[in-house]
Formats: sequence, structure tokens, C-alpha cells
Amino acid sequence: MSRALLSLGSNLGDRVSYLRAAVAGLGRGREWVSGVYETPPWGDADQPAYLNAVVLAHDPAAAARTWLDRARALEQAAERVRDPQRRFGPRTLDVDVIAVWEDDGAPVLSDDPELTLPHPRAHLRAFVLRPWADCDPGAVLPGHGPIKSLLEATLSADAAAMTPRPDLPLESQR
Ligand code: PH2
Ligand code: MG
Ligand code: MG
Repeated sequence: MSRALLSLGSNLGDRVSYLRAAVAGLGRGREWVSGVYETPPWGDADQPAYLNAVVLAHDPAAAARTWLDRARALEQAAERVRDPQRRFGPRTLDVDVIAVWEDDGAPVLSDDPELTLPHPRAHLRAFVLRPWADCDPGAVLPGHGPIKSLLEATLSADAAAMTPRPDLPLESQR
């Protein structure tokens, strides 16, 4: 039933291995996987730099909620420990469901606090928009518009501080 744009982030331990395990864990349903960017921490400066990437995944059998369950399972497999005192603190693996579309292309909208769709901060985050724009320049973030425009509107300092890491591919050529 759906496609999902998932954002991957890691800033603890063997960061690229956590991202690679997450991509592999998505199985055959991935349509494309972006390149990796090294990005300064947003929100809580006192933590290591992140590696970030995005993935478009497709699963005819998945409901929107299925993507959240998968994201959490991937985080658990990375032995992520949640610190209740530090919502935006460091983590081995963060998998966020950014947007979900039905097979006919209609966006899934949700104000469920557990799974808000699209993700409530995605339109502000260069570390989501830039790798997404690399893979699908014409993409639209439901409710917000073309991601190219959103990327231009993010702080140029944020986008400029992102370093492409072509030396860290997430999947071997298929
Ligand atoms: N994720 C956060 C908090 N801050 N900063 C960067 N650069 N990348 C992230 O993925 C990120 C962050 C919480 O999810
Ligand atoms: Mg998250
Ligand atoms: Mg996050």
C-alpha cells in the first residue's frame, strides 16, 4: 500500500556500520538510498557529528504504522539507548519516518503524536532535504511544497556545513 521516505542518522560508535545495517534491514523494498553526509549536530551542540542519509522504501503490504514499527525495530537492533532527559541527544541509530504515500501517490497525513506525518520538523532540516534532493530533485514534501525550495529556505549555514561522504557508500552496486 505504501512508499516511505525514511531518514537515517547516527553519531555514536561505528556510525556507518549502523547506517548500513539499517539499509540492509529494509530488504528488497528500497527504491533508492542516498549518499551519506557528515553533519554538525542540530539541537544539542554538545555531541559528536552525525552521519545522515535518506532512503525511499516501498512495500505493497505496509500501512503507515508498519513503517514506524520497522524504524523502531532497526533502532533496537542497533542497541539504541533512549535518554529520557535528552530528547535530541546522541544515538547509535535514529530512523525517522519523514513521509508516507499510498501507491497512487496520495500522501498519508497524520497528527497522531506517535507518528505525525509528514514529520513535523523535516521541512527545516537540511540533513533530510539535501540527500533527498540529490536522489529526487522534483520531490514534494506533503503540506510544505517542493523540497528544493525548502532546502533553499533552510539556513544556508546548515547546508554549507554538511560534508558529502562519497567514501562511505551504504550499499554495494546492485
Ligand atoms: N538528529 C537529532 C538531533 N540532531 N543533528 C543532525 N545533524 N542529524 C540528525 O539526524 C540529528 C541531529 C534527533 O533525531
Ligand atoms: Mg527519531
Ligand atoms: Mg530524528
